Amino acid sequence: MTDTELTVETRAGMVALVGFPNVGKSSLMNRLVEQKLSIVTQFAQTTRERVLGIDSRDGVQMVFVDTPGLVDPRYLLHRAMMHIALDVIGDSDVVLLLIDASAGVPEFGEDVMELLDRAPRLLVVSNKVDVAAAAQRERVREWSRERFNVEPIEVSAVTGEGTETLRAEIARRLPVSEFLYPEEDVSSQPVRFFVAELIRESVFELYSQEVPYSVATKVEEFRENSSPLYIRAVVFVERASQKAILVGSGGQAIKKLGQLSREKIEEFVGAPVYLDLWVKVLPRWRKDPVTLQRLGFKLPDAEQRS
Ligand SMILES: Nc1nc2c(ncn2[C@@H]2O[C@H](COP(=O)(O)OP(=O)(O)OP(=O)(O)O)[C@@H](O)[C@H]2O)c(=O)[nH]1
Ligand SMILES: [Mg+2]
Repeated sequence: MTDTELTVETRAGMVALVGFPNVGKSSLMNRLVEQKLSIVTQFAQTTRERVLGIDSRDGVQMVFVDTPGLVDPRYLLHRAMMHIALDVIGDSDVVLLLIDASAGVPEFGEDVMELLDRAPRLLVVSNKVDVAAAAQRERVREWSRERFNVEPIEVSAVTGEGTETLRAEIARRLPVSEFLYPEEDVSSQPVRFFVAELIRESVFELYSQEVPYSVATKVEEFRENSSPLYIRAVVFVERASQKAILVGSGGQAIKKLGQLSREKIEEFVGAPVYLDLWVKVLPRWRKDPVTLQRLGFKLPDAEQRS
């Protein structure tokens, strides 16, 4: 390293996005990294794993970690999701606690509050201010002062309002550090992960509410050197009846799913894609530790099985 390089001071760190389901965590991360990385739907509990998005500019590298919403666990899958979100809070340099200002203030359980209270640099972010009434915004301010003794930063992930202020507030709180990832990286997760997520997002858009929650997706083959890119992916469901719904009469539904997914994937990878889509029944995958682990979920220690 030369002397001049040593004098350049950079900042870098992990920035967690946490909060209730559906408050706009994934939308805000996409806005901050200026790229659609994490999937967004109008339904709660869309994000199931941590999703990394990296933004490097002006000597500051923010490694955003989008997380599953903090839910009351009903399935083992939910406990795994909770575990992921809580883990991320503990690991981050800055925690963004997102509130949907248009929906009112959340009531967190004791374990969550304890972790949030311990987070050294917590910012309360009041999102969706584009659709929140003045009284609702004020309510979030009061709550934020009462609970965390901070003024919330008001933003809209949809219009972009307030996000540059938020960026500056995050930057001030990041430690002086070399960049953690190469400057041009946008994520550390493989393209396969994002491809599987885009298929899952399409499932949310095309099927009615119950089905998407029973769906998991996985890319099983990705031939980078073929043109068009060849991708074989599996959509897992829990029951044969769900498989029938996904496929639809005469295969009409799955054809639509394949088309919509392929369009999204092509936009993401910037190249033509041949998507080979399969549907398989994986009974009770949301409740079974072995299956969940095989699908890539990290379970709380007490629930791991080999
Ligand atoms: N009007 C408005 N809608 C928003 C804003 N941010 C997010 N939304 C909408 O809120 C819904 C949920 O957004 P997501 O980004 O998926 O929320 P999330 O917190 O990641 O949700 P989970 O992954 O399910 O926990 C979507 O329909 C978004 O378009 C905002 O600032 N304004
Ligand atoms: Mg999300």
